[in-house]
Parts: sequence; structure tokens; C-alpha cells
Amino acid sequence: MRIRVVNPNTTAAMTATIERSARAVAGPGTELDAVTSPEGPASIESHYDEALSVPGVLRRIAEGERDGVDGYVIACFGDPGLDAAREVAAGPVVGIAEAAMHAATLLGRGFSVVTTLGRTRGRAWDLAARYTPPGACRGVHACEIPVLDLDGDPAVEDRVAALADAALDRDGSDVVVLGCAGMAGLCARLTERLGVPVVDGVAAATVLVESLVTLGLRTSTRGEFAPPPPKAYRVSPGLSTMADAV
Ligand code: 2AL
Repeated sequence: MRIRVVNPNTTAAMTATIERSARAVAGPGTELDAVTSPEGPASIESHYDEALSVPGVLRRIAEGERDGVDGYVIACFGDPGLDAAREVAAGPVVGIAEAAMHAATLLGRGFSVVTTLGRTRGRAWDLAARYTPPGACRGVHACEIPVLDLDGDPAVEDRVAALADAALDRDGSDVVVLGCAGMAGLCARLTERLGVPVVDGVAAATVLVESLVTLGLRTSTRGEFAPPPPKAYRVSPGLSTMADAV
């Protein structure tokens, strides 16, 4: 099967981190690729960034449909464009917050999210309310490290570990959810250090998409997620249209 992992930001180095995490768990029969958004913000840490990341995500999905991809992961913790992607992809699409939070509910009574900037906490809470039962998400904690500073600084692991450790105590939770795709590389070490399950959404979503494809399951086209009604779309000069990609 062909699985495509889409990094919704435009930073290729972060796509490499994401790809490593996805490849580490993908099955031997899976042909996996990781692609970087062709347009939009270098990192996603605001509602504005998130809105501007969606056209690039949809472009990569449209290309995937042309390339015969069987399922997709949207590898940013805000799950940008997830519902829209489901309308245009024939196969399943899973967001990393969605996968991580669902997985966390199978591993303990309550989970804590550790994320990047405090301003992204509202979005994480909104997604927790959408994906998990009331009370499952016990806290969302920010390390105040910008997304693009997560990579390459050895002090980051200590800071995130200290934050997660305090969160487990303060929230009375059993599981840690990593609130950014850029934290994927920290998962193994944090699991060792914290002694609780630490869920990296990139890995969780990769395996979940594989499972759905294996089961022959895809997004229902009966109602809300049917292909969008055909109509004219105006695109700003200099930008390509979705139709160019397919
Ligand atoms: C993210 C993420 O996963 N990718 C990105 O650019 N921003 N999430 C976050 N909470 O900062």
C-alpha cells in the first residue's frame, strides 16, 4: 500500500524528522513517502498560520490522488485541513492530534498534552473536545519553544521532559501526548525518562492509516465528506489551482 505523510508547513528539515518517525513504524508492505507543503508558513503556531497552511495540504493530497496513494497522514498537531482533505481523498486521512489523542484514551484514564507555544493550547483543547470523551484530556502544557527551535538543541529534551513530568503530577494523568510533529524524535527518550506511555501522533497516525487501508475502510462519501460540489474557484495570480495538481 502507498501511504503519504504530509507536513503542512514548508520546512523540509521538519519533514525529515516526520519521515523518520513514520518509517520506524510502517510495515514492510508499505510504500511510504513524506512530502512538504509547497506553500504557506515555515511553521504553524497560530490560527493564521493554520489557515494559510491548508491550500498546500490540499495540493499535496490532490497530487497523491493522481499518484494512487491509498491513505494520508496530516502531520501537524492542529490537524489543518483534515475535514477538507477527507472530501478530496478516496482513501482514509488521519491527523496526528486525532491519532495521538485516540491512542492515549486506550492507554490510560487521562492524558496530558505537551506542546510548543502557549498560544496553540486553545486549538489543542478544541481538538481534545472533538476527539476524546470529557475529562480524558487533563491538561495542555506549553514549553514555549517555537516549532523550528525544537530541532538540534539538546536542551529541548530536558525542557520537554521536565514539563511533561510536572504535567503528569499536576493533571493526575497517565499518558503524555506530544503536541507537535517536530517533537517526534523525542518520543523514545521521553518514554524512557518518564516511565509512562508517550504518544507521538506521527507514528500513531501512520499505523492507524495503514490499519484502515488493510481493513479496506475509507472515508464515507454518503454525506458530509462527499466530494465538494463542482464550481469555479478563483485563485490569486501567481498561485496554481488545485486542478493544476491533478
Ligand atoms: C505544529 C506542528 O505539529 N507543526 C507545526 O508547524 N506546528 N504544532 C504546534 N503545536 O506547534
